[in-house]
Amino acid sequence: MTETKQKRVLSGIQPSGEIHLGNYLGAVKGWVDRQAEKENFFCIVDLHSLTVPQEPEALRHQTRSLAAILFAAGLDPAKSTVFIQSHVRAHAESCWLLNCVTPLGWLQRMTQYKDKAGKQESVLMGLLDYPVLMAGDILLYDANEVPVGEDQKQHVELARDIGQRFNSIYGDFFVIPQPVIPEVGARVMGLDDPTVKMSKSYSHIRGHAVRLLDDAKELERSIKRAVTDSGNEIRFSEEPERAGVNNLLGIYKAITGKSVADCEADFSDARGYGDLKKRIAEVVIEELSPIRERYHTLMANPDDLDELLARGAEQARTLAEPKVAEMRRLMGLVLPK
Ligand code: AQP
Repeated sequence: MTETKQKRVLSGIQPSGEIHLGNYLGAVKGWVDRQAEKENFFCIVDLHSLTVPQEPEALRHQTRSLAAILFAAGLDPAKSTVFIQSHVRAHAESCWLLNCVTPLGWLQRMTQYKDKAGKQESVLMGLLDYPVLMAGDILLYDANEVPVGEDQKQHVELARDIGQRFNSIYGDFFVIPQPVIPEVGARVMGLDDPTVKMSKSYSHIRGHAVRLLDDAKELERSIKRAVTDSGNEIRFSEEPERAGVNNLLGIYKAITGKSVADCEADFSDARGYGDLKKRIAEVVIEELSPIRERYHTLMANPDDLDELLARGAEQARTLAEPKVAEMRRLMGLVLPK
């Protein structure tokens, strides 16, 4: 088993649509804020995106665009290895090898599979296998920690189960990872329906998501349209009918890093929900505008972006390739001379 002095972190994000504030607050912001403390691997999981139908040109654009967003948001190549999953072949290979130790029943009970499969006319094999590919992503790097939003916790737990099963059959080989869920921003809800999580798959639906690349006017418009309730009380609440206001306050809390009491105090003089939305929009615009500007600079220099991604993939391969070769050996495959 690989010894690491510093904790190793791995997380991924799919280029399956327009990245939104939920992805940013539930995942990317935390990766950026904590990248100095750990050894980091962040992966744009393009193979995962293929588990639901994609338009090839759009997928290619979204993948490069997502890479630019990650760097623009502050991932620093000196502190974090950022790469595209399909550039490191060991990910697909480890998925096959892990398929051969994973019982089918474990995959059929995954909540995300049931949700997504229920919405498809024809379910692809890859959708069922999604968590095994994700287990490979994590286990290949002997990651100790996997920072994810609440929605991905079940998949990290499955990666632990798969790693433990492999270890019990072939010996102590994989580090068993821990999911790390942020205290705030773990679950940002849709602005049009605060009972469902904000999701890339719905980010094209008007009023659903706060899209990271929208300009200030559009950001303000989306937040002003957010569903609230018929009251006027601005406080955090678990009550389902107050989910809209709770979601807006949660966004404010995640961006400012303030306590519940301080957030509520900040709105004690607000004149109703209109005022609440106006101030939330200001905070969101202030957070996202510099990211958008850096993003456009990066996209205007495609060679620099490709160079950063090539370096990331090369660093990732130095860990992933020997690890998958050892998996093959342990499982009884003949290694080429
Ligand atoms: N609404 C959310 N609130 C907080 N965190 C979220 N994440 C996703 N949605 C929210 C976190 O973002 C990271 C990357 O997500 P992903 O690309 O792996 O896909 P996902 O979890 O399936 O996210 P989406 O936006 O709903 O995408 P689609 O529609 O493509 O499935 C993860 O850490 C996730 O927890």
